[in-house]
Amino acid sequence: MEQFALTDDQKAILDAVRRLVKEKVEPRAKEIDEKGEYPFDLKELFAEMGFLGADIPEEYGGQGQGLLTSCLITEEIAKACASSALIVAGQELGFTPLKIGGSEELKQKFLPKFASGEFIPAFGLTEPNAGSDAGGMSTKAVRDGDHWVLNGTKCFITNGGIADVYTIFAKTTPGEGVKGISAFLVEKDAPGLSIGKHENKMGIRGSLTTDVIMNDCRIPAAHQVGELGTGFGLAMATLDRTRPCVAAQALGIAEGALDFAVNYMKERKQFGKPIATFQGLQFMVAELATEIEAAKYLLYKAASIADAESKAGRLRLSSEAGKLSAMCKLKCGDVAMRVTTDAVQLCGGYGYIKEYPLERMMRDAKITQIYEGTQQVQRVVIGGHIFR
Ligand code: COS
Repeated sequence: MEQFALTDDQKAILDAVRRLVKEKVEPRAKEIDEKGEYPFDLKELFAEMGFLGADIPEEYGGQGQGLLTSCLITEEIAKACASSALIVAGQELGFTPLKIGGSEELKQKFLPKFASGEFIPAFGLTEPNAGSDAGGMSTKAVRDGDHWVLNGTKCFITNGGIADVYTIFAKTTPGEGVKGISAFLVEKDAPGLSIGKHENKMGIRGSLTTDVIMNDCRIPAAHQVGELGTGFGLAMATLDRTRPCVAAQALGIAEGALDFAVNYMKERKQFGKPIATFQGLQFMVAELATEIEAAKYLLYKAASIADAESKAGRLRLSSEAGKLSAMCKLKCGDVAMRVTTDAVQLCGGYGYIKEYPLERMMRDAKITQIYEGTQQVQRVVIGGHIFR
């Protein structure tokens, strides 16, 4: 489709990602999952290659390539290792509130560090009692002279413990619902900030997920992101732009899993011939490949439209763009789950054992149906855009 013809820059970036994935990511994927360790070595490589700042404007030290490019990078890495892909997607989620809603001073101060990878950002929205109902948060921020004082606990925070800066959403005017929420940048050494429980997860085991606790945590008043009371809108405007990154991660997992299964089917012989020759199995693969292709166009369309609107200076994306963003996350997440589950099936016992990557891919796929809004929340968002 003409609309998705990649630019020369995007093609060159993709070539570089593919080479790096083959040489450095794929050989590490199994170990990263087994040890449950964040791959700092790969983060450094991604930083050197400019992958972490692909969607940060050049004036702030990034590549200025846009969201679609960031999604392409994420997708490519996820074909081999979903945890490593989350290094790119997590960077995008972490820096987007500042990029779209921060003051010039804050952007100058932090965006170049996020672009170069010197700083890792994190996004602090979810709380133990405020998941899908993000507006039901109880973290509070109270003004005290030239400072804000934050109290509360955020949970399931990607990059928790290794992030240099957390974007924390907190109630500044209790009683005003989502209109009383504001956003703040909290640096890792802010007094009163501590890291709580580290989660032991089913998948994406090479990504760190923790509680982030604020106990009379003091930050400079200048670290407020956007106007007072605009924090919830900023969180939603961020998720409209970052759900495609999760979709890209999901799509990459699906592609990696199908690729593995297809190669296996060509080699594996039963009843005297490769199992790839059995029509029942070919039909399964044909359906999965079609699902992947459909999901891919939805993702690329959503990211392209979000890019065009961001370039035109929109903070809140149009209803069409918001709807497509939720749709691509819904579709790609479900495709990842279906493809990985069926890929395990196609490979039988070899799909189920830890020696091969499919069982990891199936575990990794599951999170894409949960984070950055569950598949149920995506339906709420899509329905809202259709009927509002
Ligand atoms: N962009 C900008 N602002 C938005 C917005 C968007 N896409 N969607 C909502 N807002 C702002 C608007 O100010 C809106 O008020 P108006 O509609 O009057 O303009 C306000 O937020 C309230 O919106 P809404 O009524 O839709 O809020 P709800 O509390 O009903 O929230 C859902 C709806 C469920 C969609 C929201 O809470 C959500 O996305 N939850 C999931 C959160 C999530 O993804 N968590 C994962 C965290 S990251 S791992």
